[in-house]
Amino acid sequence: MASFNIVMPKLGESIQEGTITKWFVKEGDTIEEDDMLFEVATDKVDSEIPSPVDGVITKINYPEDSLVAVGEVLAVVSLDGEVDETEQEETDSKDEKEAKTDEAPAKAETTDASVDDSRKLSNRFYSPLVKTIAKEENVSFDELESIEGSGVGGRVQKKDILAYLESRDSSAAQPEAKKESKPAAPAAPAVERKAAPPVSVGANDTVVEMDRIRKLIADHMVMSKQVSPHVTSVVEADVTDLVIWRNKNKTAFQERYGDKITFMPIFTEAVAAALAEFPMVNSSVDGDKIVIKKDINVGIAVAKPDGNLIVPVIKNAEQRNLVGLTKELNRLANAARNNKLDPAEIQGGTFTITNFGSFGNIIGTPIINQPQVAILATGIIEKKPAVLETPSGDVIAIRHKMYLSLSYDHRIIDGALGGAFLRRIADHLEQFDINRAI
Ligand code: CO6
Repeated sequence: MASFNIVMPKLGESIQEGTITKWFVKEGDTIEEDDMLFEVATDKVDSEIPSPVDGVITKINYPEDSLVAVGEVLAVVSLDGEVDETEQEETDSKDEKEAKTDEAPAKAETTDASVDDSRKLSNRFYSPLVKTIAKEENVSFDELESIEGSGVGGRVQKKDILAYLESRDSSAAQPEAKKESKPAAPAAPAVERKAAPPVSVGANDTVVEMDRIRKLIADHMVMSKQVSPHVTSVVEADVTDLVIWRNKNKTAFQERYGDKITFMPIFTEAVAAALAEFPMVNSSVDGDKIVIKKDINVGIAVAKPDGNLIVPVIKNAEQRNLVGLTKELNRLANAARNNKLDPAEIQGGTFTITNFGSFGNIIGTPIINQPQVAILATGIIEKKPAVLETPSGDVIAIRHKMYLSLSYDHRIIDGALGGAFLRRIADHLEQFDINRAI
């Protein structure tokens, strides 16, 4: 029988595994090239994977919700439509042997009662694979909580728990005396995570299960707060000229370029210019080193209709003009709202903007999108009475004003740098040329 193996695809540079969230086919189905086979979810993005061949699905190795490493065989397609019984038996017995490693976890969503019960007290999400390994190897909940995860948001991956087990086993094999001199603390977390207090659920309460993306966002937020001490500075900017310019040119801009211009591209332009002037803010912390990024890639927080949040990235923002920024922002925001972003489009960000003004909010203290070191929140632009100094004395005038707030990583950015950078963004916005040509 000529057969073809469908493997877990590599969906991005840093992606090592994916969860099969949905199979669109079952064993015995006849498929054609480009028929949708399955949906895979990674730490970064969800994708639907089409078949590269015609044939019959003879074997599906992993059920839905399995977390599978890149390159693993997910399914076998018979290219001539025949099922080889011998091969099928061999595969089955091989699967049984391997049940302790890759296959078993998928079958064990509700495996370890102690881990599952304890998870209610935990801020961390454990995949079925990790939970199964924990159960089979008698890893207690406290031990599991102490393992430092290398996945996104500090998530414990298969390799982390296996490394922990290896280290624990070798430590257990040491003679008693040696153990005393070197206590077994194989994977002590760099930052200890606190268990959340138990929550009582009353008869009138509603319990909603978080979806996968919500759990990832939650993990990422906890991790960010633990990894970097945040501080927030706020400035007020008089953006009257840019508001007048935008309102005057809104229709003409859309007619000429086919895209609507809002304030976000103008904010992004000011941020990109300020980042070019303050490279330390366009950086990441790697242990005791600061990695200053050459590219200025600005992430934009986009609220999705399902209530979740995603941050597509405008790459090389400082090299784009206002038309380019507008088009890219609108394209990415639309793709984000329709789940059409490619993994590459949410990677590589070096700074993030979140527009609190979308909700009519005036100020916010956003959480840094790791491994970046700063994030800007833009409040709503409002008309306000303001004192203006004129050659003939002070006057009160109606001006368009907004608050800009910058949360930054105090490990490497002090108030002087954070404040100067933030003020620079405000200066760029305040100095917007009201006569600028579109
Ligand atoms: N001031 C005044 N008017 C505004 C502002 C502000 N800040 N922001 C938007 N608008 C106006 C905008 O100009 C549009 O008006 P018209 O052009 O006159 O029609 C209108 O509001 C709607 O704008 P829209 O949201 O459609 O487009 P915009 O380009 O401004 O924003 C977006 C694009 C993708 C940022 C936005 O659609 C969005 O998703 N915003 C939500 C971002 C978000 O969820 N932030 C919070 C994330 S949670 O970060 C977080 C740290 C935690 C708290």
